[in-house]
Amino acid sequence: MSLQERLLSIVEKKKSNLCVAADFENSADVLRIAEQVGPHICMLKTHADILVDFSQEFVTSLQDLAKKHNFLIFEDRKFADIGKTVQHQYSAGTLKISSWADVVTVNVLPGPGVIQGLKAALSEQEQRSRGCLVIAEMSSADNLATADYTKHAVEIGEAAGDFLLGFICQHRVSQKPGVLHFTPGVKLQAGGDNLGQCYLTPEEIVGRRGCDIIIVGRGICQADCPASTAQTYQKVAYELYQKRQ
Ligand code: S5P
Repeated sequence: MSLQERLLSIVEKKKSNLCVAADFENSADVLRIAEQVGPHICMLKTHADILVDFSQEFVTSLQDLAKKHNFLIFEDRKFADIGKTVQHQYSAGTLKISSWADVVTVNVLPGPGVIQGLKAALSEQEQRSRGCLVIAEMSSADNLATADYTKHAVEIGEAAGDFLLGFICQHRVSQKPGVLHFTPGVKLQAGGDNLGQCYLTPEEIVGRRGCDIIIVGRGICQADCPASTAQTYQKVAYELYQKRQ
């Protein structure tokens, strides 16, 4: 089963096109949220470089939770260097991301070599079970992803074959069959934060703009009850997703 098929089967089985962004400094908080929201998500997104106590034990516990609740692990590393550097950043260092993350994000500003660098870190077998999301658009105010940049990013992503799981975007950007659209900057109420983040609603993102997977961080992680809030996002987003199928 390809990674795309794996994700889509989770989406269908769990009736969830929700990815929760667990942006915490302590691994215990990431694991706590993963346990709370696990039944309601198709993916859990991490920023492992935020953690003050990253460890192999954390990775093992996260993988156990991913198995228990059936979700993919998505490390939002946003690789953005020459291929050779990215190859090492992906597989080596203290994080050894390629050993535990099913999915990673990549900025294609350096050109196609950045994706070749990711692939070079993996065996052929590993390449079939891992994938990347190319950042085509961002949710932050005044970002530099112009329509022209987005067009080229989509071309580079589409050329990556099965290693491309989809795009991080604010609209549907690719017509290629099987390519998925992942959108951060989502809250039940539109708005923003004080550092440029812009939020749109699931109705806008999934209903009107045709994106597939919503990525929600603070809207769920800072709620009084993350589990029931995740369930609300799950229900709203999946109904909108299903209406489109
Ligand atoms: O354009 C983007 C791309 C990403 S991956 N805008 C984003 O906000 N993200 C990530 O999504 C960001 O790094 C964070 O982890 C998450 C949004 O978190 P929230 O708390 O604002 O929902």
